[in-house]
Amino acid sequence: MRVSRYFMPVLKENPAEAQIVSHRYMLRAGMIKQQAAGIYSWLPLGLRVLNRIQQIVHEEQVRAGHIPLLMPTLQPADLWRESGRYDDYGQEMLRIKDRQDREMLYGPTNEEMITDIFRAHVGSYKDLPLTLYHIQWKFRDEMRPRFGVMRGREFLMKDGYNFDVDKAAALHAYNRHMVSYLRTYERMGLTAIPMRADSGPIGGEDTHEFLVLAATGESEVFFDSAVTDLRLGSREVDYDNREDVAAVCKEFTTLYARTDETHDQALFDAIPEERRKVARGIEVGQIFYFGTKYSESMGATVVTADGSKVPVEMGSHGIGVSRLLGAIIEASHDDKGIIWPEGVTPFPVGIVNLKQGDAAADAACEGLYKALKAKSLEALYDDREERAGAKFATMDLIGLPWRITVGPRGLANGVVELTSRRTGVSEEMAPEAAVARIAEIYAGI
Ligand code: 5CA
Repeated sequence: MRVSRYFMPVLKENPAEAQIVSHRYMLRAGMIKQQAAGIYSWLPLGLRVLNRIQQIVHEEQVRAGHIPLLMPTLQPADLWRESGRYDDYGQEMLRIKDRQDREMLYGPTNEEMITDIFRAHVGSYKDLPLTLYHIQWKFRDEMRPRFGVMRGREFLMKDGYNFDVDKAAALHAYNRHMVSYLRTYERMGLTAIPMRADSGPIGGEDTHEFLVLAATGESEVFFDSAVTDLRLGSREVDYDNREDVAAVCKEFTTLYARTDETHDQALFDAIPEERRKVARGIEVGQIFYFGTKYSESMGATVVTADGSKVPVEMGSHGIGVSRLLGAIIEASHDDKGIIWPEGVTPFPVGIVNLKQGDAAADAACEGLYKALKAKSLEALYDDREERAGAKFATMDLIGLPWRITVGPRGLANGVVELTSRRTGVSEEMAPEAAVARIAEIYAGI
């Protein structure tokens, strides 16, 4: 993409309404525009990151054996009357009437609708286990929408629902989600710690939230600092192997880590003092096991191997897809702007032409742009007639992890400069070497 032909309305001034760094940088980098309280348009740069995040979420869900579908944003109120949540949900639910005066709502979550799909089509234990998920917009009329996409009213969520024949199978599904989430967040460059939490309006007995530590986080968290060193890394986990999956979950949930809702001071005090941490965190996901809460009230049953009819065992599992942009920026930025991890960056590399109009510099930039494209790497090429300083400031603000700087002086020596946004370290090399290096960096991503 050439900057001269792109739509990236970068702001010079700090927007007054933004209280936290991620919101400020998302507005300044021209990623989002607010349309109403907690409701945003996704401008092209923001959309690219949102799409990258969705792609990673899809890949990791499919890897875990979960199946994508797509349910609507609007739902009939009657479904929610069956579960009893239509009245319980209160003012957070946006209620709408259609022209026939039928009561509808903009879905804040989809337990009822997925249970309706299940009961219409599945009746036997032979069709289980089954986990269906979608990535869809949600609406919750939050009392205090704030911090940009962090606490929106309209927001994008991945929500998945498992259906199992018994509790042991459902707990395996819960564990499978936990492991797939750990991998998902790590691919985004995040450390998200599973913490025992409270189940709130979703209900159920077992639930973990995934928290990214950040001073601006809305939740107070208590944990053993050793938990922050745990990594899934590149290990292969067989998602069908209950013991293996459970062992990973045990590794990640044995050390003390809880939100304020479930905090236990006595257990916390038992941790060696130097490892006792109280901090703040951003909740980027939550998994729930709630057994037959919805299947019983909505009549979703299966016939088991011995011929008896039982309500299906369920759980639901959510990732805050749009919130993740804010969380990643909170975790990865400096005073010049965003620093995208390679896994989610809107463009893998930026090209800055120091002297637009100089025949050699223009030709070298074009050459780099095409060579990268041939390797399926779409560079953001700043081809504007702008001062070098302004081009650097924009690149630093939008946070591409790598920048290739091209100027007549370097070219006279046959080199361009490759700079890491994270470390600020620059290296001179031949243009072909820069392309090869970028290709190598992104090969495993
Ligand atoms: N049905 C369950 C799981 S599928 C559910 O709705 N869970 S949830 O309420 O915990 O939401 C899942 C995730 O969505 C949260 O962990 C959070 O990351 C994100 N989320 C929730 N509310 C908002 C909001 N107002 N703005 C942005 N993201 C949100």
